[in-house]
Parts: sequence; C-alpha cells; structure tokens
Amino acid sequence: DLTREDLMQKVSEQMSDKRFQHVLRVEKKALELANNYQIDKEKASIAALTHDYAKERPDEEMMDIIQNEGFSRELLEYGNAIWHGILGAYLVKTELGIADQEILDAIMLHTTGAKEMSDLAKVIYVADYIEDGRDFPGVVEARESAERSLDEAVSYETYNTLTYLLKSKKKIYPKTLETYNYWVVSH
Ligand code: DGI
Ligand code: FE
Ligand code: FE
Ligand code: FE
Repeated sequence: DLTREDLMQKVSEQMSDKRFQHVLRVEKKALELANNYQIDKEKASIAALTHDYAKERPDEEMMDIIQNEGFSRELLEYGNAIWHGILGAYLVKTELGIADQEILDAIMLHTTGAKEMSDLAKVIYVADYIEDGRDFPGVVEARESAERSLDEAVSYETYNTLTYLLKSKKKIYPKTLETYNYWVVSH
C-alpha cells in the first residue's frame, strides 16, 4: 500500500502548488468531519488527498479516456468541472492502484453529489466546499451547518451550488439535479 507520504508525492506531481494546498486543506477538514461523525479516518485522508487528482489533466486526454474507456458519450457535452471527479476515480484506481470502492465513489461524486452517498462521500463533498481557504457568500453558513449535521451540510451546499450554476447559466449535469431533488427538496 502507498503510505500517506507516497500518496502526497504522487498527487503533488499532478497539480500546481496552489491546488495541492487546497487538497491538503480538504484533507484537514475531512479528518475533522470524520472525527465528529465517526467515519474511517484513513479512508477520509486517502479520498481527500486524491479527490482532485485529475483536475489538471488536459481536456484532450480526458476526452480520449471518455471515448476509449467505456464512459458515456454524454460526458463530452460537459467540461473538466464534471470530468475530473468521474474520470479521477478511474485514474486513481488505474494509476495509483487504489481499489477501495467507497473511496473511489467519494472521488467520483465529490463535485455533483448523488442521491445515494456514503458518509465518506458526504464528508469529501462537504470538506471540499468548506475547507479553510474557501471564501464565498454562504461559506460561513455552510461551515456552521457541517457542525450540526452532515446531511444538512450536503443540502446547504447543493442548494448554493445549483443556485450559482443557474445564475451563471452553466449547463447542469443530471447528477447535480438528482442531488438537488433528493437532498434539498423535502422528502
Ligand atoms: O475541484 P474543486 O474546484 O475543488 O471543486 P468541485 O470539484 O466541487 O467543483 C468544480 C466546479 O464544478 C465548481 O465550480 C462547480 C462546478 N459544478 C458542479 N456541478 C456542476 C458544475 N458545473 C456544471 N457546469 N454543471 C454542474 O452540474
Ligand atoms: Fe474537484
Ligand atoms: Fe465540491
Ligand atoms: Fe477540490
């Protein structure tokens, strides 16, 4: 198995120092949440360190993977904002040898969320949003909600993200709507 040091080395090679610092802050926040909500800390660390592994891959390479490795062609209508989690899980598995499906799912869902998310996936989704370097309208409320409940934090983040996407007329990926319909609309 890769040690945390090995993993940090491999991840840092894939991205700018600025983004790597974000990754380390996501890990710090994910460990805090894992501690508060009794989630496996080693899994939280690995998932946090690898969640943005594919964020800086060239679009051409990502489009090749979509076309040649069995991903839905529908993905080609989106960009790296959507690709890097879904293809990131695939690349983390094939290039880093991480096989734990719960970790891979957390990476895969970290941008869009999903109806069904493990507690680990919720932790990564939320930690990415509220890590100490984030500064946007609503981040304080998002951090407060994460103190109260993981599900409330997922709901708050999902509402805010969809509102932002609509306001800026971005294309909504169906999974993002699935997350909204389940976690924001009362059920
Ligand atoms: O990779 P990070 O910047 O740390 O954060 P992220 O992976 O959570 O989000 C990346 C971007 O993806 C963020 O600006 C919001 C955006 N996003 C989330 N859902 C959708 C989306 N963009 C589009 N176009 N459609 C979506 O459904
Ligand atoms: Fe990301
Ligand atoms: Fe996120
Ligand atoms: Fe991130």
